[in-house]
Amino acid sequence: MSESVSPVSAPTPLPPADESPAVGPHLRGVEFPQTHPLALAPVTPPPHTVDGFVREFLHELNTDQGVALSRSSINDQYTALAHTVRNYLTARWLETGRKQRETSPKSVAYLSAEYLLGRQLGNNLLAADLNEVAEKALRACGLNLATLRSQEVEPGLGNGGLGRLAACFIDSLATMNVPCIGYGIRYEYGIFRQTFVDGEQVEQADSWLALGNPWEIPHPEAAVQVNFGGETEKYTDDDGAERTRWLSEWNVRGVPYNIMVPGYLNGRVNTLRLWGAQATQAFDLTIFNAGDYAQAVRAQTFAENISKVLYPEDSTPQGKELRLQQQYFFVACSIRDFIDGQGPDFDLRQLPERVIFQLNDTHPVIAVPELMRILLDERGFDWDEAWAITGKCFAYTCHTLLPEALEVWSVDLLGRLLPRHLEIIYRINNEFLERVREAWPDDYLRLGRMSIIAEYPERGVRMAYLAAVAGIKVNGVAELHSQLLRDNVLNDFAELWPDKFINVTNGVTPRRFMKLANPHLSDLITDAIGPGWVTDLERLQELAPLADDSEFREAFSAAKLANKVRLRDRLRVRDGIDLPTDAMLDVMVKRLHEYKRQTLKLLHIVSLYEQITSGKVAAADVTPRTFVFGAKAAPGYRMAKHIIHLINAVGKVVNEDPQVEGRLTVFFPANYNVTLAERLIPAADLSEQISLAGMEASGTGNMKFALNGAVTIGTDDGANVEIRKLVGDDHFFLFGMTEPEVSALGAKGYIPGEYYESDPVLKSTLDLIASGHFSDGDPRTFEPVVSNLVANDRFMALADFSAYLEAQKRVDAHYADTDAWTRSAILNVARSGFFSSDRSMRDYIKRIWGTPPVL
Ligand code: NBG
Repeated sequence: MSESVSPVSAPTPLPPADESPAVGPHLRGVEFPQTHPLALAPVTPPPHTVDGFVREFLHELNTDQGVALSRSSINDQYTALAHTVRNYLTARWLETGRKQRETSPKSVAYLSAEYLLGRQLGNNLLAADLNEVAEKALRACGLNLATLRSQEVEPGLGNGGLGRLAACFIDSLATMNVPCIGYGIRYEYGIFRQTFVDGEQVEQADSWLALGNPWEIPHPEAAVQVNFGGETEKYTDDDGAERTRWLSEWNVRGVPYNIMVPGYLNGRVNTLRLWGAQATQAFDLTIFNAGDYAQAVRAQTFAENISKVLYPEDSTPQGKELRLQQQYFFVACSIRDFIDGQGPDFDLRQLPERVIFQLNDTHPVIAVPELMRILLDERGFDWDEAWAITGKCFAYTCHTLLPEALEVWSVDLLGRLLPRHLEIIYRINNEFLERVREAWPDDYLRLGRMSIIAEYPERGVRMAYLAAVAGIKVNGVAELHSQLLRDNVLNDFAELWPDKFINVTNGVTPRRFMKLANPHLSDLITDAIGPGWVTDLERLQELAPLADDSEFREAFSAAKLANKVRLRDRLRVRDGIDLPTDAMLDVMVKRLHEYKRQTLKLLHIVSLYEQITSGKVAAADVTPRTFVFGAKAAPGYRMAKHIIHLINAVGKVVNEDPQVEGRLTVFFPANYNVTLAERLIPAADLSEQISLAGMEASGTGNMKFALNGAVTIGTDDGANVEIRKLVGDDHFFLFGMTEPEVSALGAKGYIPGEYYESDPVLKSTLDLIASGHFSDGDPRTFEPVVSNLVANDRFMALADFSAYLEAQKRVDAHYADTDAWTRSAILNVARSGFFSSDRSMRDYIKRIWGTPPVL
């Protein structure tokens, strides 16, 4: 990490005081000799009636919040409401747990450093079928459900697609009755809150827990100890075998916080268990009494920093010690938790029948040597036995192709923080390279290429390679991405183990992103084809014939308009923006990254503006469009921040210029998050998915838009490829180079300046930005963006510019024919059922996990 932290020395354990509360896993499963008959009866939820709900709600308000309704604050009311909903789900949760213990089925343990959950209340009401009851019950108390819903601060425990995918997956598994436990980190501060000051991004801490979190249940008594630092030591055990032990230097406690993950209307509730770090020793009383308060709590601060904040980056590694601590912290807690949960007599040789640990990207890969360490050092297995078990317990999902996003931990750091794990990694590597040598004798280059240990630029552990060696399967997240993984990034490994490399195309949950986010469209669909589509999304196909039904098209357009109005109302309150509802809504929302090419979108907008204001095109000939951006830039990513500034600057000028009034409007509401996505996506007409081909692993926003009836303009990248194949070329605006063309251009030598010089529209567009027109006449403000594009342009925006503009003209022509456009939009919905995360989960189960549902 940047500022060096001196490790805290191992606290000496204090003898337990007599009144120490009992802690630890031994408390689980105690048999009580005598018990009241009520305790033996199944736990029942409160009655599913308005009165039942009112009673439960008031009880929560009075006893838990300790206030009378007449004196309660809105946060009291929200908290009591959340607890009420929780109480309805608890019975099912306990029942799910009981069944699980009884049958011991194989479970999925999803290991993910991020879960971008979104608000919980609406989703849980939906899952428990409580919407109507809650609405009426609250109304009877003089309260409004919508108002209380807006009180919830979303848990932003993820950066973008990867974290949101994890949230969709656990929703699907619960809905499909598949045993799953999600493991992750309870960050005290999630993804930063984005604000704009003079158009520039300013980050604020996301104190999402400030008013409490009614959805989590902490279990401090079940805390797990996690060790760090120190050294290892060899010794001979009683049987004369040589063994190693880890003499760690310091430790922290991981406290589990349980969160319910309810299935949709099926009575199953799985668990998401997030770990919070706590100091093993709160503070040093002697130092405190001597008056050095800062020093007295140093150890505590140090320990608790581990789960303090989410790393605000998702596409480049942060070589930060704290991040490695976070990673090890949560996987060590999780593996220990899972193993302990199997009971004291469990034979670990059977672990692969009980669990598959799915590694969500490289962040949790340190779990592999951790399981080895437990088996070798704590449970006395020999190496081959331990590897036989470990090699069956993990599978790895890769979410990127950008080389800089594949984590490599410096050997130096890893050895300092986790010395025993480094030894184990070395041994795994030695045995693995032996295998490579057998397969390709004398191919020394290949040995170097495949080694888990990189030698340059410094010695480092390539976590993706470790995952590829240990995992039973390695999957990419869309067909093109998986193919590129196999053919390029992990090609040597795919040659060694061709069957290991598979594809599972991403998906999104229709519960949150259709049923909850888009009630207008959902009701229309249910009226047309019945309610079954919510858990069987391929049934949307039944809508296809209705694309030719003018009545249905009208109803569909009415739903779209209603969604625009809903969005306008939200943006008015949220951002003071007045969104036109009669223009094409053209939306680009995703993390800000150069490869995603927000600049290309911006160049399109500026080119339209330039052509109108210079008189080359009549304003009346331009299709009225409202462009909406939503994007956070990683705080340390300078170019991304320049681009945000430029988007805001262009928006300001365009929105105030009477020459383009009623034609072009540009909005960039700050702090795009799941809550805003739920309003924005259903209202969109056009979905912008314009990354450079071969760069976007999959995308999941693209799927959400298509399912909500937006038509896509996109490159042949990520899951766009599959969307286009399914919805058909007539209903998807494809443009730009293909991946092989991108590679060929790169190999030949890409010179962006040539495009600038030869395309007059591009030239005048860039010149206008360079002139200072959007920066009060100061050409220096956006010089870094312009010169980066003209001189470097790593993601080839200029090369795709003219194709993009041409495709946008096709969009305009199609949009002018309302019937044709609506038909395309409906067919996008009807043909995108494949992109349900339920289908992704079925693919994972069939191709990787082999975990049957438990009914
Ligand atoms: C992201 C990709 C997206 C993909 C999501 C989910 C990372 C490292 N990768 O294209 O950029 O949709 O993962 O798979 O966040």
